[in-house]
Amino acid sequence: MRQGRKALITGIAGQDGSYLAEHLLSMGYCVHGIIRRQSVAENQNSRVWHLGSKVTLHYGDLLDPFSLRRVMAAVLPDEIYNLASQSHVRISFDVPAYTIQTNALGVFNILETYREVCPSAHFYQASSSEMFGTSVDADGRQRETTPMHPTSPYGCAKVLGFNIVRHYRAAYGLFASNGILFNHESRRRGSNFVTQKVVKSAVEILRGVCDVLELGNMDAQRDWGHSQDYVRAMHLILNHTEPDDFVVATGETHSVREMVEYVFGKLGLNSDEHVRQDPRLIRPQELPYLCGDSTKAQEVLGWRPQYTFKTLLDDMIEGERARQGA
Ligand code: G4F
Repeated sequence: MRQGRKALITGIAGQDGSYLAEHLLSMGYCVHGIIRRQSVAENQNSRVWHLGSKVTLHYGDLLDPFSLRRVMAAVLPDEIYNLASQSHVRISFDVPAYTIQTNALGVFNILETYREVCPSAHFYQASSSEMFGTSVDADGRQRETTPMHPTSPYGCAKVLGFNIVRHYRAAYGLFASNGILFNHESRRRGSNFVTQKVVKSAVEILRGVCDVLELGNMDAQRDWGHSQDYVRAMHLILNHTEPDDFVVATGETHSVREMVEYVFGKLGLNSDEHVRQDPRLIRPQELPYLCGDSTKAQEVLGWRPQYTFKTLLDDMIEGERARQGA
């Protein structure tokens, strides 16, 4: 138990932030989170609404260093989890400057605030497998030592954030670590990411309220894990004896097409009758293949994923059927 330890989570209202908050609360942490103001107030905290007064929410923004300083000085956290970002790769081509500001300059803003206000805290940065881009080791895996050749504004910005964290660790002796997380999903995933888009549409097709699902690159391969497994890894990374960088992945890769066939098959539907490829959904540069090697996290931290590709999708299907009453 970590009774009384204080954690500050940026992006607490996101998929990972909400599961991480639950995980830390279960270990006795006092959990604070930063949320951004949105015009529809209900959307700001819908994923953490059920936690009520168990978490303390603060308004703030990675691009507003004053807000970061105010929150950090008020909370004086023992652990900081920087999960906030513009998290959608395709949308990063539409809003590249905003993505680079949030996902790179934003990391610098929070690191600098942390260095000034509470330098003895431990800091976790949500780095991403999107940083590897087209780079794959000879054995078909990506790991901590794999060179980074990103293929999107999102990936480029994440590489800068990753390197700033390593630089602050070396230059100022901070306990600042990167988790290089491969794709991770759940029933709380936003509906414009491919797994949730497929699950949601398949259940709508089952209910007869829609008939066609349009997708982009169905040959892309991803290493999909479950967010609940991955937030456990974040906590282990931050509580390791020394700051370091760790790949978190299942080591199994599947194409979008395989994922679609599994979801539709599970619902007794034939995907060939409903799914079309729409060239407008193809990205300006595609990232064709990701498959992670998490040996280091498994051996050093004792982390293991509990969900498989199929049990992850089963969980998402069950959640969506309950949501749609199907
Ligand atoms: O679900 P996606 O949008 O995830 P993507 O781009 O891999 O990014 C996710 O994982 C990263 C880790 O590698 C995170 F850093 C990032 O924040 C995010 O969580 O797309 C997965 C694949 C892509 O190859 C995409 O081209 O699915 C393909 N795809 C095909 N049709 C589609 C669609 N993706 C989306 N979102 N929508 C489609 O209609």
